[in-house]
Amino acid sequence: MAFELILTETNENILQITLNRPKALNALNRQLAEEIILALRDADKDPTIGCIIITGSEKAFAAGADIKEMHEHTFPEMYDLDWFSEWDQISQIRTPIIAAVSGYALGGGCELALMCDFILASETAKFGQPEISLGIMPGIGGTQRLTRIIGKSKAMEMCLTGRFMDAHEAEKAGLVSRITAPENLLEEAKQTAKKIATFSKPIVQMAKESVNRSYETSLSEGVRFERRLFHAMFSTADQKEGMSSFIEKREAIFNDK
Ligand code: DAK
Repeated sequence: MAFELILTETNENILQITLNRPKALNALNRQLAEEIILALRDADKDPTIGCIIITGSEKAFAAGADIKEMHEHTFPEMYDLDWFSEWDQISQIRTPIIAAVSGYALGGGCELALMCDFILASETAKFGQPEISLGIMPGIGGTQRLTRIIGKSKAMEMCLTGRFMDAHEAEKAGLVSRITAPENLLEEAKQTAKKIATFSKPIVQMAKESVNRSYETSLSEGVRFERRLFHAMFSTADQKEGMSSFIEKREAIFNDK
């Protein structure tokens, strides 16, 4: 399918999805949301893709859900359309997803970044859940994922006041993994994605699943889950290759088996 609101570019085994609605600061209308999800699902089915980067422009990763598109909707319409429920599919994607964020990541834009596996931010990044000023509240995980990541006090303040968090505060709070200069953001994201894609795909996916499990289960269940996956890895050729390469002092060549 030809996309209109995103640009996709595959380089070696990395897919880059660039949100491309510059006049609306990448506000997430339904078409943009559908295109992102379709691109993610296609990439996830493609065995040659080892990592995905989602990014926006220098001014905006995404300034939120499209206020102009949704403002006239009634409750029955929102309910009938099950507005934005398709975003749940992002958490089913097994391929690692890096959010490379410059500029505004607000409302649904912040929530999209939170649905990725980790966030690399440029010094210009601003995160916020300003929905309260529109007479609504976050609706695609902002009150939930943000709270789990940065804790109640900061999440509550952001959701209740709409205050933006800059890149440095976001890094200190654990929302972003690293900050780069704006001009280096994409290169850093690509290098990081490339590194991930050199490893065994099934092992990477199991590690992602295990980290994500920590948000959904008790510590003892999570540790048990982790241990079982760890044991299962000894049935893969890539575990044999990885450990043999260390012993033989050579680079590992993983075959995703
Ligand atoms: N929606 C639609 N258009 C937007 C937009 C948005 N979220 N953000 C910006 N734009 C448009 C502006 O209207 C403007 O268009 P024109 O007037 O030129 O036609 C253009 O982008 C440039 O914006 P500005 O002129 O405002 O640019 P500035 O640099 O002055 O300001 C800004 C940048 C990001 C501070 C400002 O644009 C802003 O405050 N934007 C709104 C941010 C916001 O409130 N975001 C949260 C949106 S609500 C749901 C779950 C969740 C959600 C919805 C449903 N369900 C479960 C049902 C999510 C809700 C949200 O995300």
